[in-house]
Amino acid sequence: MKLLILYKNLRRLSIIEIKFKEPIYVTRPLLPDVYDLNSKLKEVWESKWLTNSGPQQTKLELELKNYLDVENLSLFNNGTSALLLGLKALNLTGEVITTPFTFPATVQALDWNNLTPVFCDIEPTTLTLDAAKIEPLITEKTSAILGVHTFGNPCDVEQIQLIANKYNLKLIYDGAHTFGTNLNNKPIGYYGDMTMFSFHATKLFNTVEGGALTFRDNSLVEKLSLLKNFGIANPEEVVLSGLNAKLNEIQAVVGLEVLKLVETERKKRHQIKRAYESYLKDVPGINVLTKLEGECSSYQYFVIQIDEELYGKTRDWLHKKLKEYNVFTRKYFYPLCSDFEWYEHLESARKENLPVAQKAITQVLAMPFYGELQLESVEEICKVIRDSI
Ligand code: T4K
Repeated sequence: MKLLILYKNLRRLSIIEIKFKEPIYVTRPLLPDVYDLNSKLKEVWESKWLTNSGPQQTKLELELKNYLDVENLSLFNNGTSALLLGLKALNLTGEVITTPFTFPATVQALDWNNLTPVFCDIEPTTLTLDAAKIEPLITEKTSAILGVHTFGNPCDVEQIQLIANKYNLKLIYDGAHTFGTNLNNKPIGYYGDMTMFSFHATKLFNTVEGGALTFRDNSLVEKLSLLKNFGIANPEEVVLSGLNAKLNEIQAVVGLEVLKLVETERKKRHQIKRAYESYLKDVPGINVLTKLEGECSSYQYFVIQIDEELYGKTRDWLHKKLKEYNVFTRKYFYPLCSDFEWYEHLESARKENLPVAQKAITQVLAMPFYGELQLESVEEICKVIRDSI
């Protein structure tokens, strides 16, 4: 008995010894030097122009157009309102085919437009919309397809575009995770009618909160700027039912400073990704989901999938185990959107129609991934994963 207590105490002690002193989160925001930021903020203070299409916002819009290599870009106060108003600007009606494996914002943007999501299963390699399963879901009520470039893995954009063309559907992408990604030598915003980007604090590029739409149709420039400003055309005319969804001057200044740091951050994340991959490569049952590199990668998340049969432990077990070491991984995107109570009545939300997505939510784990994460910490985290088999 005494021996057992001694063993348990020793074990607890060794865990505490190697436990990280500071919590390690799934991500940390990319932050500019506070003194650099301060001097830029001073300009805003002196101008006394804080929001409603100020000069900093215009400057950021131009710089982002350039960085994302797109013709049209409109800034918003967050990615969700960007998507919500983007869908509205496209005059969609009825049903929209989308993925259940996403952050709630994707489908909530449909809800706010009185659009019914039709959930389509995902394909197992990228966990994005399965193009082969879209067509049977199209009805006369379908007005669009809304794909998500999940964890920065682009959808099968060419195949989905062919379907959209065939049935005359709008094609919108939630590109919240794909800042700066190129695909087939084209910027990700080139694909579809419209792409939403999120600039939340947890994103590679952030404006604290913020977002943008990039889009093909030039006529949407005016419409979107009206929609994000209550539909006010001039002090005496309100022409659309809009929202207050403007990015303010302080957010814009943060964005302008953060943008200068993005390339270096991408390089650091590239090293971290490489380190994870080398430490995890021989671990049975651990599959790296975000494999893309260089220009093709947004370096937004580093995500693994745990195959319980091969690894011998479940994803939830590993998630909990890492917490004991002060490492806070995330089970994105659990729960599945199709399992939300308010979609219970939808045929497409039935679990048996979404087998790949139902499995994915039990296997996926987003690992700590940000430039400041030390390579030694990556090694320690991977050691916990390896030693747990
Ligand atoms: N579509 C997709 C596919 C999305 O993933 C998202 C957002 C959207 C649409 C909507 O875009 P936005 O409207 O948000 O622009 C976070 C973000 O809040 C959310 O933007 C993001 N996706 C989602 C995947 O992640 P949570 O609930 O996981 O955030 P939270 O607060 O738990 O933060 C995660 C970790 O980040 C923390 O454990 C620590 C670290 N953190 C977080 C914040 C806010 C910091 O170190 N500092 C911070 O200020 O949703």
